[in-house]
Amino acid sequence: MAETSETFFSDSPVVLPPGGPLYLQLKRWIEDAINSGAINPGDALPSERDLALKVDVSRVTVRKAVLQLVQDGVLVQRHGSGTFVAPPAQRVEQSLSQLTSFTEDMARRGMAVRAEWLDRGLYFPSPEETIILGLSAGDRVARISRLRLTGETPLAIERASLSSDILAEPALVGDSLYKYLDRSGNRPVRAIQRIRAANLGEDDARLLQVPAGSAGLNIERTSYLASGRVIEFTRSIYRGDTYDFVAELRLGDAPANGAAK
Ligand code: 16G
Repeated sequence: MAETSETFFSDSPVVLPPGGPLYLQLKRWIEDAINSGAINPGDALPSERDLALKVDVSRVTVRKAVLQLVQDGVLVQRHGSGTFVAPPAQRVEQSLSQLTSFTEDMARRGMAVRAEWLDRGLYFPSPEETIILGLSAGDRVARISRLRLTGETPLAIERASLSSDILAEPALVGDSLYKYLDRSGNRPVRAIQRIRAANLGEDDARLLQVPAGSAGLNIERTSYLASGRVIEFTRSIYRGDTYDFVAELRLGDAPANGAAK
């Protein structure tokens, strides 16, 4: 166990913040210890039995508090080695002037990415998908929804819709949608992206392993082929604490050489 947490858990008297059920008091006590820096990312928690003895609560209470903190992304559990304070999320920058894919963005930083599939299949399109993708009556829409992670850290949830004549078999998309589109000659060349601040709802927060209500970014990307046809409409939710979108700005039509005095 790292020294700070060892000292904290062995030396500090336990004064649980009052109010609510015992497991929530214990949860808040651990959160306060993390927020005040008394225990740090990477520090190990004592075993369930030791913590129950120290705090003088039942092991069931400890288990409940720890489980919630794991679900909130505050603690991580590693099989066989114990429970640790979660590492701070690494921030990632995405340029707003390059039409890149998630996989390419991460590869450029040497970060390994993976996806957990939430859904993929062909559906009857919503009116919004019909309009944006320019679908005709009777057309189907291919939907793929993924949780995008680097290592164990979830960064974003992406829900993409494409016309079924572009993506007839959503199950064939491997690690990268853009790689798949590239292979079939349908890689987008232009996109419009709209970014909005949002507070994460419970379901999305659970997937992204952050507390419900945390700051997030809602992003809609509509991508086009060179022909002007819309190829992809993707709604993404990015964790606010992990992603920076960076735009390069250049002087526009203003007179050069400091002409304006
Ligand atoms: C990016 C795009 C998303 C696209 C995905 C393809 C944003 C906000 N979204 O994440 O629209 O579908 O890349 O990535 O940047 P992939 O090729 O790794 O599947």
